[in-house]
Amino acid sequence: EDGHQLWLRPQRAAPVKVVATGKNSLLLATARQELQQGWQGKPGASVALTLTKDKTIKYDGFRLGPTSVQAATEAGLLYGVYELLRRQQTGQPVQNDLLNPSYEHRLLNHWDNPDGSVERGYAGQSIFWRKDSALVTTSQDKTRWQEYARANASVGINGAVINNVNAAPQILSAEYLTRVKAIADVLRPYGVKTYLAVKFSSPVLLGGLKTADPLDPAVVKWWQGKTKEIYRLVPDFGGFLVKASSEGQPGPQDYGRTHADGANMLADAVRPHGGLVMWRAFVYSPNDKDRAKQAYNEFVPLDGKFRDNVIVQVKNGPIDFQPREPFSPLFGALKKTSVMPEFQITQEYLGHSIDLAFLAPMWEECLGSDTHQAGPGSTVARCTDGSVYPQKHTAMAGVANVGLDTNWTGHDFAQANWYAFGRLAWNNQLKSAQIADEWLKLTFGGPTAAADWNTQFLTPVKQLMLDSREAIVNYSMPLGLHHIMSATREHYGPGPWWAPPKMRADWTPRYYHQADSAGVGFNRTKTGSDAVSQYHEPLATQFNDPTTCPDEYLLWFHHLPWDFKMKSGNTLWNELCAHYDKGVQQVRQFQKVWDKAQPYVDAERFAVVQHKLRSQSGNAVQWKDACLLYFQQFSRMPIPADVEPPMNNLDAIIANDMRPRR
Ligand code: BDP
Repeated sequence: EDGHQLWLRPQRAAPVKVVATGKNSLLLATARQELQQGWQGKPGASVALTLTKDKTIKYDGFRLGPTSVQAATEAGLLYGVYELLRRQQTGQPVQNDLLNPSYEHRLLNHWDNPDGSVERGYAGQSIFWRKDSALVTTSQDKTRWQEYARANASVGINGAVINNVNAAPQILSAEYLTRVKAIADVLRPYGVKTYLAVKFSSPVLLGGLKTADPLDPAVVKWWQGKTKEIYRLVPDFGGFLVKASSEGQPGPQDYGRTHADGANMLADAVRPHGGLVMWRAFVYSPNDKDRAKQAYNEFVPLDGKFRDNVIVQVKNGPIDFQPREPFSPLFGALKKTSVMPEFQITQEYLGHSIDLAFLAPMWEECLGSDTHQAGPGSTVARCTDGSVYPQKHTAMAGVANVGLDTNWTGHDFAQANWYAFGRLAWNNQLKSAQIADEWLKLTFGGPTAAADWNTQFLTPVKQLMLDSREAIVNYSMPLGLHHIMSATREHYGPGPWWAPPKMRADWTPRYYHQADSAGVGFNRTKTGSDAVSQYHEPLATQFNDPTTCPDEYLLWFHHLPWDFKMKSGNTLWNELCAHYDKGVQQVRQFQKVWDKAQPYVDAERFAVVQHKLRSQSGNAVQWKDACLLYFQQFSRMPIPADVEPPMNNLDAIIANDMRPRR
């Protein structure tokens, strides 16, 4: 068990007959094959896959019976088959259920570069691109892509942006487009559409034009031509993802144009072919006093100005995929624009592929957050899936954690995040516990599992997963702290001190924690940056007052004295110490749970996970020691006696962090 099979470990299948109506398309062939490979129901049963015109079926949804799937599209039939097999394997009943996806488009965003490296990836090189030989497609490449597409389809993912948002212009060159076509051809039988991230200045860098001004006729023409070229190779190409005027990337603002001007120009180019433009709202500049406010300020005035085949792609929080952020105030505030959430599946700020973090609880928290924008119950989920505002298109994106590692994701448990993303994009009301339950059964269970596997493995390990994200929040950035990680270690480990000379202030932790002798935290109240006012009432008032602001967001919105009295009765300092300590204790507990699970899991995966938990334990202690000792310089208060005393010295931790790395 090297983890390569993911949640799709081969099962001994019973014979089954498949009766499919509709033309014998690629997708139906896949569905038929999956049933024949995985059928766990009555031997010899006959399963009917039927296309219908049922109006209650939405997008690629389906109606499921014990031996039947009805859908409006062939992709729907395929998803129905996967659901049927999943239920058989996890022992869930089937009773003529109607299952519709929450979002029309459920996409992975790969931050993969043409040279094979993966930005913020921790699972090896890219599965799509390779240095030197990038343009030769081998049978090994194809096998990988097929396995990848199958895993996606099995959880309902129907799109993949196959290159980095920090896009290289050559991705649009004829050579690279040949490779794009090769990839698209392999993903197609699984219903996964191919998309590309594009660099806004491609007309200049690749096309040799003098400008990339979106209103310049030559630029418009260049994009139209390029788009046609792509669709000739990939007739079902999904469209473009764009990171523009952000973190040094070029964009319409370089030419005095707005994000809407830029997005609409591309939208017009793909429209005749049925394509989409996903335009990211992740924009901020160093000149502003509060990074958290900028995307809202930039995009709200543009509400209603985007073409209807543009979707504005918004990260879950206002800053950047931190272990905990309040939801981005753009959700619900954009009322006349299609908006899609972007989550990060890869664990850039949550321990890379070393620490165990099950992210479904984080996404569930965001999707369930009530924006109040159209009255109570206007959750982020409902503000993005078309329930609150009539969106022309709905979608959800996740930054993929997939690489060439044998087990795909580096950490065996990080596979659960790929799985969870797909499941939540399909059903944004799903509960983390159910997702964890399914994933564990599929990934570690099976017919050969011990009789007491459920009580001895499933229950405790599921709890471990459900607690894992909060443990990381506790030992790294509790109580609303954010962005205090080390930058020398690629955002792994603590770095509240990190501030090299001349570094952009908004890329240094001090900008975010603002610790001084008077207290700690970012004042985003009405007396500070006033970011609170970007939230709809009653949230603005609630967040503005430290006595009503939820503890989880306290230091996100407030700069408070070290002896501030918390709801628990503790001083802020003692509460901070308690959280860091709790995080460490939680990881120790995870180690014990895993050790006890040994008899119920294969030796190979047991050892790898055990080893990683040990490293995580060390990381948790580093975080706790570093942050408490660092902040103590300002609080000048003692670490409470019931907190495990530091075992590292601050100067040693800092010296180690500053040590140049390969
Ligand atoms: C940040 C990453 C950076 C990405 C950026 C983005 O550190 O590598 O390019 O997000 O989402 O979190 O564009």
